[in-house]
Amino acid sequence: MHTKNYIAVEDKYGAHNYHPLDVVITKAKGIWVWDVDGRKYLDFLSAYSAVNQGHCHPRIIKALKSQLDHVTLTSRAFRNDQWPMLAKELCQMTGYDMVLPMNSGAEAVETAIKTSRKWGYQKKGIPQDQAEVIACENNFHGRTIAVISFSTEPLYRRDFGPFAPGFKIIPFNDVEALEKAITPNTAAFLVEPYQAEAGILIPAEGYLKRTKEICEKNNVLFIADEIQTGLGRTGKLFACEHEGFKPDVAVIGKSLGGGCYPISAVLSTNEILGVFKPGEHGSTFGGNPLACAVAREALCVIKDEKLVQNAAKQGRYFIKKLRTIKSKHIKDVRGKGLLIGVELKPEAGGARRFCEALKDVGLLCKETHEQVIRFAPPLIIKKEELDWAFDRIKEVFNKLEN
Ligand code: IF1
Repeated sequence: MHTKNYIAVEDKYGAHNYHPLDVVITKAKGIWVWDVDGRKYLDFLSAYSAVNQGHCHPRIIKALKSQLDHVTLTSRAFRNDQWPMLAKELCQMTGYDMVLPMNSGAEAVETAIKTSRKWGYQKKGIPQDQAEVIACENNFHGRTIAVISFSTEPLYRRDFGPFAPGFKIIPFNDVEALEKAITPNTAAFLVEPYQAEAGILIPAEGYLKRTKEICEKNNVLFIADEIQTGLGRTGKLFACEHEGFKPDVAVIGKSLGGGCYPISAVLSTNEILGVFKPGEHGSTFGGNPLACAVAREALCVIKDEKLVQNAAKQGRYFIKKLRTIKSKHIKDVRGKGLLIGVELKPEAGGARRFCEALKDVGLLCKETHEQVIRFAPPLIIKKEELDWAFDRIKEVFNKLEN
């Protein structure tokens, strides 16, 4: 079967909740993927940062295969020998006291919200059912009902109501707005350090640090959604490190599973995550030994291959290089580490046609909203490979100049 046959089958039998580029991938290794017609592409999206370690990393695949021969699932009714080790290694790597494992990012965000509410009632003394969580405009934290309840994107909400109460929306990158929105019932401020889906928005320097200070002053938990920005993507292990502080609660996912297996986690202190008592929260697959074995190796690869440092170095190099492209279509080039956005002018005809043209020359990336092309290659990428990508990007901007 060829590309168009697979697309026809997918369109007939698969729900149409996506609009993917028309490339049908059948094989992947490192930064490269191959389609069913034998064409080779550089993956410049990394499954939205879930493949930071590169596709099918030999060490991660080996850990996965080896765990398959031991035990894959016990549920948390029993203990297994992988979860304790992952919990310990994650804490040692991140400096947190405690971890709660889940499967998807959205579930971990929900877990963080539940944590903050329980903390709010038990430790802060918020009256029952009055807890508020503050989130930002244009956020992306997932697709569950609770999470879309505080989305501001009509596409993610339309016809999905009624929504969950208890959320307040403030503008992103606005310190005063946070100060004003906090009440005695505020349990937490939930924020993506850099808003990826919103168009790779990097807030003003000092914003994160100052909002953290405001949270501290008001006894409000600062929850960082580091699902996309975390584990090295922006050139630090966590994006909040760019401003030199540690969130009260950090949520991670995506590349924690090394691109092989879904796993997410909430990291915090004993005081905060300690609010959970047996039976109050959980998940059949959360903390399963297969996920944990994969995550342990995924973390080792990030450390051993110095992916955080590489993201910082290559990101600096590539953003600078992208800024040399002279095109009437480009409005802005911005990013941090290897989380990069090229914003086009409204008259450029949309980012989608650029992504399609890039695909035709062997580079896979994805538009976010109408006007931003997102570049987020695996963090293992080398300078020469970025140069290869750059030549294609330049070629496409030349071709679409008029
Ligand atoms: C889709 C976007 C990216 C996330 C942050 C939580 C989650 C995500 C900061 C939820 C997930 C993914 C989900 C995927 C597309 C993708 C995405 F364009 F939609 F916004 F990456 F930018 N917090 N992001 O980025 O994690 O439950 O999916 O594991 O939903 O289409 P999840």
